[in-house]
Amino acid sequence: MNARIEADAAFTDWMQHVQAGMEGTLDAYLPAVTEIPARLHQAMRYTALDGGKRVRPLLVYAAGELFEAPEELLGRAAAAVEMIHVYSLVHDDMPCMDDDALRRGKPTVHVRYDEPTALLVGDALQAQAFAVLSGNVEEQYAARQLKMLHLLAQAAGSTGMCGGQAIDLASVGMTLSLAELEQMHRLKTGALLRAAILLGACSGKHLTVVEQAALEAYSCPISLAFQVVDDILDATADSATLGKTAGKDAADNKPTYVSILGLSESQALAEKLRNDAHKALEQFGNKARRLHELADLIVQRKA
Ligand code: GRG
Repeated sequence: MNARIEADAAFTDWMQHVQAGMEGTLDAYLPAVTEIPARLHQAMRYTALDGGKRVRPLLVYAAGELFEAPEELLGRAAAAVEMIHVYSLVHDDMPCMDDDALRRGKPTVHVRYDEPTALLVGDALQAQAFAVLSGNVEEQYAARQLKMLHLLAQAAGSTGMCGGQAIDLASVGMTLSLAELEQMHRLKTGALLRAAILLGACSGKHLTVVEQAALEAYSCPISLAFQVVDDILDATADSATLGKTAGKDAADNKPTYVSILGLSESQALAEKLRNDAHKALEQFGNKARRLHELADLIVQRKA
């Protein structure tokens, strides 16, 4: 019991350390407001700094620990993945997509600034992500960086996150099967979470085919669990606060795990996925403890 409490405290400390460190890393890798055009840089900083759970950077660092990755590469990888994530949120919130007014407790970029600025903030963050990831570190790391660039580009593009978003937009008002819903989330949210894990691993010493397969076997269930829990939180938050039985996606006529499976089956699915994630890490032993703890966090989170 005591050992478990100590482990939890150590995990919380580690998590807060990574989250606080990310603030400084992003600050360093985002263009300064003193650079022209100041307003665009201000808007990029407004949306990327001081907010979010930083789940993807946490995954980068947790996977990096397994492969003795150097801090410099991990920081670049974590910042790049978070910049892609933030860009996707800025675009997703725009009137042509989800049309949301609030994100991370603040007015969305198109509300706080304007729509053209929101478009450019997303575009510029995406470009900045690749600039940061390809930044000059040391010649000995060039091959790792090239692999990481390729992984991130694939995760962000039309066969990854953008493709998932396209399927999501096309699914409004449609009845999706569970397999189709899974395929959509595997691309929309899963591709970037998988990339975070693999970028962390690739930052370190050589990753074997077997190790990569194990990390992929971990990334699949945690990605789906992330989405299942998101749907559960969405549904239960709305039912508590608005007296509805379904959340925003369902209200927007989008299929969700809760709308297809119901609440208790969705909760059971999240538990099953958490167990699958733990099982996938068996070969790494205690070295993968942060990844185990992040799987638990993803399923147990309340926001
Ligand atoms: C616009 C190209 C493009 C893609 C958008 C990921 C995505 C694709 C849209 C986000 C929409 C959304 C709310 C999806 C649900 C799951 C999700 C990715 C939630 C937000 O991620 P968190 O919870 O957010 O990690 P924070 O703010 O903590 O970083």
